[in-house]
Amino acid sequence: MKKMDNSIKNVYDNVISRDPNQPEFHQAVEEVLDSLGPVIEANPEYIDVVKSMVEPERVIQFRVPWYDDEGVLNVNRGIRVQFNSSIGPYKGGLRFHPSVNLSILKFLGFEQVFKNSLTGLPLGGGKGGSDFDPKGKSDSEVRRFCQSFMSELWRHIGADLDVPAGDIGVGGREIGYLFGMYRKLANEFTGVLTGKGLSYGGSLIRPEATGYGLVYFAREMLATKGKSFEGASVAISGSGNVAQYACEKVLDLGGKPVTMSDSSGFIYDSSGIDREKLSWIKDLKNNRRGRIKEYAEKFENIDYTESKPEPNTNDLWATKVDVALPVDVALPCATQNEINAAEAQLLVDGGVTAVAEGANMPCTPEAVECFLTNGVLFAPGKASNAGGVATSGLEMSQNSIRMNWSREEVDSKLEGIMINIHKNTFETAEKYGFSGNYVAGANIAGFLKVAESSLSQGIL
Ligand code: NDP
Ligand code: 2IT
Repeated sequence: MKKMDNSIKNVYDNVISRDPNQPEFHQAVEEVLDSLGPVIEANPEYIDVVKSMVEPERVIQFRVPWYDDEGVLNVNRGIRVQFNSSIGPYKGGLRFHPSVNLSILKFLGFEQVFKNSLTGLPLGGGKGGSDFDPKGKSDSEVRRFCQSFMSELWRHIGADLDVPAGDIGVGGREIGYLFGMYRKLANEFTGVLTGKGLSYGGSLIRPEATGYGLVYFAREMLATKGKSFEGASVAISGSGNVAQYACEKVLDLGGKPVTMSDSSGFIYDSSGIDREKLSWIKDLKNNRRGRIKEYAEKFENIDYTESKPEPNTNDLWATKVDVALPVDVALPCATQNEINAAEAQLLVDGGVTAVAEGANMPCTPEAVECFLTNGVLFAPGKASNAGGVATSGLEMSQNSIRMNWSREEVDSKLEGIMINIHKNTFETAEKYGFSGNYVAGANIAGFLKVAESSLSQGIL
């Protein structure tokens, strides 16, 4: 808590005392409230919006029972946080991961409100998921789980009400099973989920969109310092949807990706992950559902380092001997709080120029502070990973008009949206006295649209 005035500080204190056991949610709220001082000073009436925005409009929690292949009953928990619908229907992904709880989904839903506002599209914010772990489950088990999950969720969502999509552990396979069950129960075919397969209403470029958008944003940010991806070495964490397509776009722009990871460990390939190796990784992760360790067995001269057992530690950023990673750009694309202050310092020591968040909140507040004080260009996820949800918005539009746009059309709209988000966050930071600080720029620019619409509608 740095520069909050008293009225904002009261809001933050209430958030903590109301839900003292939600650390990830507190972290996301504090980061936003820290930026809003000058906005409230200029528009004191906006404090009512701040007060209401930190409370989700609605939270739904439900039981998800399913039988595994041995005939044993498993009972997971499903949650949907419908955070804010003042500028459009709730929109945001579903996460299936054993760590999922209300704190994590509220942090993600809260971030989503600002991110979706930044896209310029009419999208409110929400998030959901389950503590179900798809790892090691058969296709039939995943299908049974998804059908059970949707057998409750379907009554709370709709194409004009709440439109879920993927996130960690939810990709094309899961969206397919979820969509099928929704269509059956609702007895209608609408764009109720995004990230759908192309044969049943999906949009071209949606799988690529988060990773591509991230690199478009980072490219714009680098350009402000006269730099580019050409010849830059790039550390990427994760090896899922966002990481794979970030890697692909870095290659398109002439950069050299050197790392990828999963929750078991990371690979460092000093010769660079080229297109052939990337397509092997896609097959490994998307079809064979294998571990990144196999990369080190398949290709020559690869360093593989196993993760530490503690949760939320990703050795990639510390490296095995605590020596700085010599990279120009870092793109954390795995999970929240994967880069702490010490790891940020290692990146700074290694000469990093830019860090852009592909994941949601992968850098701790201390890590962000370290980048900002050392003059590293830093893009917060709510701006730099907004390409995924923006393209989900484009999928919704295509579903509404019952048309499909070409790959080129969607990609060029995505690129235009990312360029706009960069411009808007950069200029807003400048205007409110946070020059060069994209965190403040994104928080303020995202807030203003929601604030205006909430006040006009009488808050509610
Ligand atoms: P995926 O499930 O496709 O991939 C996640 C990757 O991150 C996997 O390699 C996974 O390893 C790794 N990972 C997940 N949790 C941990 C952990 N606790 N420690 C170490 N590694 C971990 O998910 P996405 O690529 O879709 O999502 C990645 C991030 O990007 C998330 O923060 C998500 O919220 C964010 N995001 C996603 C968007 C999208 O469109 N999909 C849009 C915007 C943001 P393993 O397989 O071993 O678990
Ligand atoms: O965090 C995110 O923005 C996503 N997981 C994508 C959400 C969406 O609705 O496409």
